[in-house]
Amino acid sequence: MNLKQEVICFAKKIGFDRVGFTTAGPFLKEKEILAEKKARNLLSPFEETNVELRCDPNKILPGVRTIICFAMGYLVEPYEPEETCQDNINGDLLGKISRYARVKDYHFILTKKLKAIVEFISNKQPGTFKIEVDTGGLMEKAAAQRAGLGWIGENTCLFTPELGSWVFLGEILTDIEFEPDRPIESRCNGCGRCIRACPTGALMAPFQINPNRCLSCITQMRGFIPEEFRRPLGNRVFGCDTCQEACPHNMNVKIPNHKEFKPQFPLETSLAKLAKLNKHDFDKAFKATAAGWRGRNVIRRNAVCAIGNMRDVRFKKLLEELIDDPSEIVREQAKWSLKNLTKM
Ligand code: B12
Ligand code: SF4
Ligand code: SF4
Repeated sequence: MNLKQEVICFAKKIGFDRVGFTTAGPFLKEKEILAEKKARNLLSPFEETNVELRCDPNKILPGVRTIICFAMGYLVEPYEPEETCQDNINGDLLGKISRYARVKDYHFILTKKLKAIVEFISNKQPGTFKIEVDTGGLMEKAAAQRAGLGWIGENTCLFTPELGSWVFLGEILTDIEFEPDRPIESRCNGCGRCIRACPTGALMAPFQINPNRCLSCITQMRGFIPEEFRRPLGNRVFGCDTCQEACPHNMNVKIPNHKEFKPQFPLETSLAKLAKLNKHDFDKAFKATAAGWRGRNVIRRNAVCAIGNMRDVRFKKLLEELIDDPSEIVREQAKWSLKNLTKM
């Protein structure tokens, strides 16, 4: 077994579902796309703005020769499309927290595993290494595509053949040279279901997303939710899975059931409880997830917006109480929701 095969075996043993190797050459096509997006103000507030850095792996790790790409699936229960989920059980209004944010924060889980792989390689061959999971400069979907992990669909997500797009991505950049893998053929059939399903028109055209209209971004933003996105938010409390749920390649996928990704709370959670979430309960339920980073009041604000969208007059008293909440964003949202509740 050569080192590449050993790395693949070790990575699979510790829980990765797909591993691919690619060269460290610059991402030229992506550089043009990114520069245009930046010029049109179409970058999210959460991403690195240095286009040169993002598209040239050598600027991330000088002397890099290989990018090793990893994908780990996060579904733990049979996939249930949005339409079959209920928004009202036993009189309780339910809010939706997207699948990626219900599980233990993937940044920590993947980074820990990637560190173990770096150690595994270093023991066999010395080299320099740099780990990336989400927050670094590298364009992870573009790297994964080039390394043969999957294809990018029209909703801009990276799809794998067995697990669909329900995967997290992480990479190791290294100055060790490995034989690169080849990209695989795209199975996106251009059906446009993802684009039609998007509630805000964030998918402007095939493969083109305006992150500032994406509910995933909007549920994570600070401050007030812009008026035009309040109704489309529906009962989403954090993240949005809609364009992924619409894709035929995400149905009947393998459920990897990794123990690390045991959900911290159900897909749908009581909106009233979320709206009143105290610090203790927030820390207990959210702190360890990717939904925790923006703090308690952003979750509460979103839940209050969702209550307004449900237009259930039984929640009038709760909203009236929240008008005096210490948090400005919760107060403002409660006023809107109360108005929305009584407006028929
Ligand atoms: C910024 C960001 C966001 C932003 C913007 C999303 C985006 N698509 O760019 C927001 C906040 C909206 C977001 C949302 C989500 N994100 Co996010 N996000 C990122 C981040 C940090 C950068 C993404 C990026 O490089 N964008 C740059 C632009 C240029 O890429 P792009 O618009 O997607 O365009 C690509 C293609 O569509 C194509 N393209 C673009 N324009 C054009 C034009 C033409 C004509 C053609 C042919 C092609 C083409 O080329 C581009 C390069 O590959 C990555 C982590 C990372 N460091 O890479 C995670 C990452 C992409 N996110 C992730 C996740 C899980 C999500 C959500 C699913 C979370 C959720 N459930 O709410 C949603 C999915 C929304 C969606 N439909 O994409 C995962 C994706 C896993 C996967 N299987 O794809 C990543 C990789 C994090 C990780 N390490 O796992 N995210
Ligand atoms: S995640 Fe939701 S809002 Fe964002 S592009 Fe997909 S469907 Fe649209
Ligand atoms: S829904 Fe259709 S167009 Fe969208 S990513 Fe899936 S296969 Fe491609």
